[in-house]
Amino acid sequence: MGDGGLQMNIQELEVIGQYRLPVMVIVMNNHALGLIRDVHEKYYNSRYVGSVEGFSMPELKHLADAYHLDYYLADTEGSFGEIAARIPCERPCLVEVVLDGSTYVRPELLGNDGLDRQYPYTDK
Ligand SMILES: Cc1ncc(C[n+]2csc(CCOP(=O)(O)OP(=O)(O)O)c2C)c(N)n1
Ligand SMILES: [Mg+2]
Repeated sequence: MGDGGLQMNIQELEVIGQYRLPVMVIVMNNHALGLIRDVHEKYYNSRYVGSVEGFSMPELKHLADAYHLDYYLADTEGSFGEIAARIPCERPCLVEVVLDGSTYVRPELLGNDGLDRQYPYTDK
């Protein structure tokens, strides 16, 4: 999930920790509400109020500690696979994947398009 979305459902981390569920929570951290940033860029003259400017969240390592989840950091390109491969599957954990702040959310649903037609379009 994203770093913003995590904060909207953060109570679920307690359920995972409390029952020691074998769940790997992968957080794609782009330090932004990326989808909203896209909207701000496209329709609001790149005024990133609340999506980037002023957006803030706690350090994920501390969150993982507080909820009793193991913590792993993938902060270099390509490191996720190597890190994930050595995580013990039976233990609850949180993996932080650090993304570039300008990562775009793609593919994307535009206008009234159906789920089977997402941008960038592959047909003409
Ligand atoms: C409860 C709720 N509030 C607000 C929204 C609107 N919303 C859609 S995407 C988004 C940003 C999500 O940010 P993040 O989870 O960091 O994902 P990113 O787009 O950065 O990959 C928001 C706020 C929503 N979908 N649900
Ligand atoms: Mg985000």
